[in-house]
Amino acid sequence: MAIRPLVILPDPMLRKVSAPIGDITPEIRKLAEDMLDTMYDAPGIGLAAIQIGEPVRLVTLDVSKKAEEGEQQAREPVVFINPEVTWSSKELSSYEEGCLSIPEYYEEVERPARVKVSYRDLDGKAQEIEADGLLATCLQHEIDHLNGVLFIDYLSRLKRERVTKRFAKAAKRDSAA
Ligand code: K1U
Ligand code: ZN
Repeated sequence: MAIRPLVILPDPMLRKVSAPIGDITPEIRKLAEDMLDTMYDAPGIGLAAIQIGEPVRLVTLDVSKKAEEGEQQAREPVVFINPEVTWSSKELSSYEEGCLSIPEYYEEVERPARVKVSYRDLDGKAQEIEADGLLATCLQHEIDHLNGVLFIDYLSRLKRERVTKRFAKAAKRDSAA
């Protein structure tokens, strides 16, 4: 079990575009394990590899009820390799999003209500899912991370600048301490 430190706003790493994964090597399997450990420990319901400083297109998710309640039982972890949105609905839905890289900051974000996502699983098998609700929101949030996009990018410039400044100040304070 390895819990890795999270990359926090305004670290420029969060703006990197992550590279596609080729072969599913033991290193990729270990990275997926570390991501799940880190995600459950945070706790969170999703994580992109870039959030622990690894710029590759790997996402972990668990939006099961138990995971939301922070319980150990009945976990439903899913690993997405090279996930891609192949279709999104015209209908939108709004959800109060959070981000482990922007701790304790939540805002409503509007996104397509339903998406189809293609990806490979850890066995290298091609998969496609159709998602709605929290799963659709979370998948879009994590795929955005792979492209250097954060949920604050969907907010007004005023809100985005305010939160970025707040985290920049905190980072400066922490580095001086
Ligand atoms: O990518 C991340 O930073 C993880 C993020 C995922 C996410 C949450 C909500 C909407 C969209 C994407 C989180 O997991 S934030 C933490 C969180 O939402 C949560 C934590 C514990 C229990 C339930 C939810
Ligand atoms: Zn996030």
